[in-house]
Amino acid sequence: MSAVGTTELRARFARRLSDLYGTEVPAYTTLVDECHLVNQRVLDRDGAAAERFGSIGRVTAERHGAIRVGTPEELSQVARIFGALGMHPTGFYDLRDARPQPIPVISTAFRPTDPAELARNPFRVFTSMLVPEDRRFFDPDLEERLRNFLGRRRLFPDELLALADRASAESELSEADAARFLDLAAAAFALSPEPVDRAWYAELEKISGVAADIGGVTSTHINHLTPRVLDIDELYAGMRARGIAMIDEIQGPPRWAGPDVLLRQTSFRALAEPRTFREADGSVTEGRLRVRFGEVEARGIALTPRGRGLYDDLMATVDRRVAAGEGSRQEIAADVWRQGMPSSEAELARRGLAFFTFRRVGAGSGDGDVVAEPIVYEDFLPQSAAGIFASNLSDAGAMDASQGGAPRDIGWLSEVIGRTIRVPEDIYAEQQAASLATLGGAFGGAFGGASPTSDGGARQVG
Ligand code: OOG
Ligand code: NI
Repeated sequence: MSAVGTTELRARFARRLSDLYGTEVPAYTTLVDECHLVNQRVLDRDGAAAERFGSIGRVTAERHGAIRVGTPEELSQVARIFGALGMHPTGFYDLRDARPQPIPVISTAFRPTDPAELARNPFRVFTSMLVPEDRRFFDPDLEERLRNFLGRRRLFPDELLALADRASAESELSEADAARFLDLAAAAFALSPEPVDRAWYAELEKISGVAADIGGVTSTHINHLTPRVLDIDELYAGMRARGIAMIDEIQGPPRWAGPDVLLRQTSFRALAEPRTFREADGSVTEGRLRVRFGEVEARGIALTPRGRGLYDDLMATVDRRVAAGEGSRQEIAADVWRQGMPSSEAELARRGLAFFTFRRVGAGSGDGDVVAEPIVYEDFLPQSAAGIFASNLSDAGAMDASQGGAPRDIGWLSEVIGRTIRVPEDIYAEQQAASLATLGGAFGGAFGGASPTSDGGARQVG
């Protein structure tokens, strides 16, 4: 029998999760259908320009999942499973700083880092881990009970982890082993029918809905599975026209006439899903939980740390003016963007604000024109998408800011999972530098402002 390589395994896993999530959350299937319609319209409307940030084949297959775990050990196991699929931990995000609503987790994303692998299948999973040691959320007694609860559960069977390790070591599995691996892996992320301990879940939910979703149940599950769309404003309107309740806004940069940067996201509202509960008297009852939502995203150009600084400043200006009651967020943001964000890719490149690859076209002998192609942002903006969580959590939660928060950073997280977590901007900078190197000569200097040595990834983004 033929073997299944890493890329094919990842593509199959992405399809399996999509099938699973579609049966669990039927509105997701509606969302995917609407994305396909919108993408086809944009392709008809814009022609080749529609594929500037990725081929339609890639964009159609593109998904990111979000999962949540409780302990470093669980996160290490997740890293083994995704490692088998060629997905490596990239980026560090601290959602405890999220506004308007802090969430007691830190996160990374597992994704392919090689551009060729991203082009073949760009599947990624945003993965969050609870921080029970953070006193702003959990007192010592609750921390201990949480750790005991988490320590007793087992999210991933040994057989799955052994198959993952073999797939990583050999870069492939036999057809039969691949089928088994995919069955076990998909099952590990399915919603469990196991009854939820009502009192325990409710105690955690008072602090944070996400804490309850992680530490209040004995298994993990996909929280959302996000397709990519080429025109998110059209998608948003289309979903509403289908009668689906969407959150109030599209998060991230505004719609405007200039280049799309980073990431814009929105979602349909979390659905009340039937779950069984174990009550204090031991009886099992039917109830509902509202935790899973239907996110969708549109992607733009990756920004250099300098460009990200500008982005953050503009977003802060928007927030200030919205708070001052100067108008709707969309109007204010469009105005702030017109004044502060370069209106062309060429200007972004010239000022070293975004990442590009460069390629010579025309004359074969080395002096044709050089064209810049944008490097698409492959990562996340969970803090600016915090509006999505806030809109989807039924309870505001509670945090005591006077208490100390456990310090966490990318180095700490790398150490506890025993793998280097890469800084996204370093990856983009390397890609840009490699393309400049193939042009040779003095060319690199012309884009010094965006080169990895002067601009690469010293700054953490989240
Ligand atoms: C975190 C989700 C973060 C995104 O797209 O920014 C994320 C969570 O809900 O667990 O998926
Ligand atoms: Ni997401």
